[in-house]
Amino acid sequence: MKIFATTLLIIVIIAVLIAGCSQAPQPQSQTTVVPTVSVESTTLPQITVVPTPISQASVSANTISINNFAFKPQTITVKAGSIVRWENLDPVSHRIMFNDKSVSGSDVLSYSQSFSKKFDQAGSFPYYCSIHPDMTGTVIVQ
Ligand SMILES: [Cu+2]
Repeated sequence: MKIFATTLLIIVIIAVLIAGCSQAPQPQSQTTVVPTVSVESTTLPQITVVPTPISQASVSANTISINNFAFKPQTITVKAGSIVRWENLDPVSHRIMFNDKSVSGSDVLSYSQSFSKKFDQAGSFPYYCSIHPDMTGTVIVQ
């Protein structure tokens, strides 16, 4: 009877040890999978960020930014047939109006809105903001 009880106890201990050992490696294998996934996801956005500044540089050639109640650059020189673009970066609305009333200006431009105009004839085209007349600029067409 005594031998049978000890054998049963040993079997129970072995069973507990096997169960304990078989559970332990599972969390280890799970944690090694997670870092390999996060490394791949951090590599992808770095590649997509690179082309953005290049395309912006080519677009902004004839662009005048309206920033802090000023046209930048205040005077722009372009070749006849060029398109000049104004982009409002102020949280305030602006409206481009030419000193020569026969030259059509823009509608009211709120934040992030832009206005594009093609200049076919050579000459000097001074303009201002009809909402803030102190804001002035000139487009020189050659
Ligand atoms: Cu204005």
